[in-house]
Amino acid sequence: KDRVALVTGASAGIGAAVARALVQNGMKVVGCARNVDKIEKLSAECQSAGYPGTLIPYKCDVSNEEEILSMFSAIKTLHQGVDVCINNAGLARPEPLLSGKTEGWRTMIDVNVLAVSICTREAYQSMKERNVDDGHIININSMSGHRVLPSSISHFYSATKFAVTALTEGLRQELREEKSRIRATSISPGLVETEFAFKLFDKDPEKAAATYESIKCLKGEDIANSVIYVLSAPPHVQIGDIHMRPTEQVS
Ligand code: NJP
Repeated sequence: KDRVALVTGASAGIGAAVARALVQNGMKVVGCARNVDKIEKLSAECQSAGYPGTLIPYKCDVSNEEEILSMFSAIKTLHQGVDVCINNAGLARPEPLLSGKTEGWRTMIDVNVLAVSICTREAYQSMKERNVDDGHIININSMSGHRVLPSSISHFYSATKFAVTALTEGLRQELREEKSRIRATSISPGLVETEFAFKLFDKDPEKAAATYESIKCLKGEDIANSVIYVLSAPPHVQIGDIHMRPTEQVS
């Protein structure tokens, strides 16, 4: 039977690279995002490359709980359920603590924290009802989830990623209390060259470009390789967190 993986935020950057790598490894991947047309394009690319798995695009705004619940219900109807859940969708807004807009903070909480928690709960329930004992929940965290950089625009984002660190370890503990063999892992990258900084500095694309030109950054594929490594670890190995920075990154 095909293993089914859900990748949130599969339309760009790290999520697209992870979805591609999982399809290359023969999995049935449901990729979700708002810009579903980009996932449709990636799916066609995977198909014409002759990869052994499939990528199924699904339009979902993960800041809306009802949309997440409908997606899990559709996955159950069409593909039985989820065996692997990659919580990747995430964003940063340039809203400092002393002057930022509540709306920007709320968007970061909704996507970076609440959506991760809702997808985790739904993925666990899906695995539990089908007695999946090799399930895996992987959170794409950040080095910002482990230390606070002296940069006011990143402080609230950092707080949401500290939450992801706590959620991943809390999940691991709850799974052990339930005597479940499902594993929980966080992958924490430093600077990765994606559209992320262009969305953060939407009014100043030159600043975003300069960020990515300042050092040789990680690529989405580097994170995807870590996901494949985590999934291929033998059942008795529980990888808690992978920290990975570009070699040239100082902070
Ligand atoms: O960012 P980007 P990355 N509903 O902007 C989706 C973490 N990270 O790949 O809906 C559904 O290229 C969005 O889809 P769309 C970061 O915190 C990054 O770099 O179509 N999906 C797109 O597919 C995040 O957790 C760096 O706009 C939503 C994807 O998220 C993860 O890596 C460093 C959504 C974002 O693609 C992926 O970020 C680090 C919603 N409401 C951690 N909102 C880095 N790049 O340097 C967004 O430490 N998405």
